[in-house]
Amino acid sequence: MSAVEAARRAFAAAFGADPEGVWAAPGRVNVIGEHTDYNDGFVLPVALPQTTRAAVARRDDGLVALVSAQHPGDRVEVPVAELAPGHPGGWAGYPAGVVDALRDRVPGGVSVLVDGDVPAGMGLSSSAALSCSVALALRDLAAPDLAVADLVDVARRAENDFVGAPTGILDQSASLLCTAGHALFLDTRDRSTGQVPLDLRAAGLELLVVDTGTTHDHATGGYGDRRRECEQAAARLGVPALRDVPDVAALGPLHDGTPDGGVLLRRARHIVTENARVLEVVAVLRGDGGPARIGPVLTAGHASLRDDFQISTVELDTCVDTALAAGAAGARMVGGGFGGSAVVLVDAGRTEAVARAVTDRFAREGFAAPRAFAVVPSAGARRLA
Ligand code: GAF
Repeated sequence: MSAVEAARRAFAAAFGADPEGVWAAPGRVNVIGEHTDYNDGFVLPVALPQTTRAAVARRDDGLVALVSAQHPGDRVEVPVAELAPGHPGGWAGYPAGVVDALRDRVPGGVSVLVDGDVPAGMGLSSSAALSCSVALALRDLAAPDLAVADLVDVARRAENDFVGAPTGILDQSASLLCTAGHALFLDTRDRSTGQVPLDLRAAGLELLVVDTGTTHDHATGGYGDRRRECEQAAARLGVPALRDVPDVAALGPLHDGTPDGGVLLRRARHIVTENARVLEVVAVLRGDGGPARIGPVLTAGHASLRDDFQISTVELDTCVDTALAAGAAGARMVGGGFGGSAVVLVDAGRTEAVARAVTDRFAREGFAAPRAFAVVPSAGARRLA
């Protein structure tokens, strides 16, 4: 059965009627540009082939009714008028937050069935896939004056204000604006975008996502701490955002006299060097170099996230080190950090050997078995039916 048919049937089983349509939005993996998005910086994600599908129909009784194939038995019904941050919570907070952001457009309420295959908790943005699929559905059904780019903020508000996760706009932008065969070059300050060709197959390469089996949660923990530290560093330097720091030489005022320079210097140094890495990768991909040449830049990005931003884990470091030792062209952790996945850029002929090396090493270390799959840069959110 096709994904559309599965979503239609599940919707009909849950609500006793057909949906008005079915929409899909993908997860993402970021090629480079981690934690730069809330510092007004640059990012370069690709959309995954894996998507969340949303089957949606408007109602007239003022209720938001939410059902998820991934959470069977957990039907959520809340009057639109009673939507409030944290209510409902859990997975339902993402679609509910989108409805809340567009509540004037759907006063009669809405029924939503979601079904998806973006792995959750792997740092692949399953939450943005969920909120963006519903945002695009509500735009098409009830807010046609909104541009797709406007939905980035609708989905971000759902995540920031309703769910309470203080993220930037990387994930929502990737899910909504990526195109097949390309990475999305986004300037998160002025929102300008460029589509950068990324034909891995033609270059004889694969981009492997390796799930380390450790989870992360952006609503709690270190993500918010990093965001605050970046804001403090920018304030200390007297710039609107760390994007405005021209180079690492300008970070001198953050030095606190300790041998490593101090926490704020490290955080800011990651952002400054990471923005430069995004620009370097874009230049290489747009030039004659081709994707194989970006490997060392990705690996440098990992070192920066590990040593300066300090958001890697022993599993992610082990994955990266083992993949490189087995011949990968580059490797780094991806996403918010504190768990989740790494990406490994590898010659197509070495993919199996690299994946096996990581699996064997994880077994020797007593870690959970990693899961690996190859990513093809795929399409952004779209209406399926
Ligand atoms: C998470 C956040 F949601 C993004 O906004 C971004 O900051 C990312 O971590 C790190 O680059 O996915």
